[in-house]
Amino acid sequence: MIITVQQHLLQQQRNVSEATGRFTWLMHGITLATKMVESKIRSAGLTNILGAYGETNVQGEQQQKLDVYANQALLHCLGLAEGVAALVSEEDANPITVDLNPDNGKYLVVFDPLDGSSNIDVNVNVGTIFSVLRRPEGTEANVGDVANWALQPGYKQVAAGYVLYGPSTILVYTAGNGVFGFTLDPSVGAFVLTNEKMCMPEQGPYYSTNEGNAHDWPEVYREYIRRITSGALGQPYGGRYIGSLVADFHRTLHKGGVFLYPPTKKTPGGKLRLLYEANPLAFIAEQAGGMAVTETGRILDIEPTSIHQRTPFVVGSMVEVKAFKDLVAEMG
Ligand code: AHM
Ligand code: MG
Repeated sequence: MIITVQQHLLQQQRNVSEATGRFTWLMHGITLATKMVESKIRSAGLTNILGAYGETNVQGEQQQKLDVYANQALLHCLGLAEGVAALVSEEDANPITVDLNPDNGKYLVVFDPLDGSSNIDVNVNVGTIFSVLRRPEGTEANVGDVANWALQPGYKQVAAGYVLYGPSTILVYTAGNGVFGFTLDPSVGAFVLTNEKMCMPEQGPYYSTNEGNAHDWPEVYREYIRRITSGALGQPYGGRYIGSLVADFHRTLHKGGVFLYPPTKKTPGGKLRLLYEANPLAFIAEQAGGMAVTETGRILDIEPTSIHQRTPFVVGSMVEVKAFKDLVAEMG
């Protein structure tokens, strides 16, 4: 018999004495919104939903029509969910407040509604990434503080996950008790448990990065790729890069290896966003036995200073990420 994501959450919550069901409602908001997005994506070439929306977002990037749709779907579905205090989206400069009453608004949901959307016009995989944070204790219904509430290091995440819109639509999430994968069964209309306690291999066959930027990377990243490609880690590596973070990460989770997005001259702080790209994927990687770091340490230990801040990102199997850390130590 199938187990849907909702049933799975209810089973997990039975072991948590203080569980009120709010978290399950919140996850319901995410699964509903991502099913709406998936349905739009499936018919994207047939309807007039591809292409630019005509605006730039808070990051100064061209918004695609599907970015706007995915953001609206998440804001709508999570806006109606029990227990949500506020929502922080890649597409919005400021948090959207939902219910600041401290008796109900317990969670903050931080998300990238449609990651990799510049790939969508050529029918390449895209994804949704989310992170759930607890609203800090003792915070009152003060609108001015909401952005600060989300400035929590990644190790404090309550849950994190992503949906990959690929040949199948897959939801992967962790609430700190292992990583679980669900596949959308279109005939049932539900995400069904397909991967229990997912584990990243200790070492993998692939490295994944945009090597077109290599001339612009700090030397330690160039040397790292030289080592990977020269067999210094004891095996040959193949290169794989989709340019869609969720898809590149999902492959790394299953097959092992390393994904990295180093700093460049254009984006000296890294390109990927800490709160809704690096942190959720780092949480999943660690829960699956992998690691996620920058030159300065563990991703999940970074104290954020702004909601849209960026970070360099090295994530993957134990062997490859440890080799990066050792190299950083060696090169000073
Ligand atoms: P986005 O949030 O604007 O879609 O940008 C993030 C994407 C990631 O999916 C991907 O890892 C990266 O940008 C690719 O960047 P590049 O094209 O520079 O290799
Ligand atoms: Mg993104």
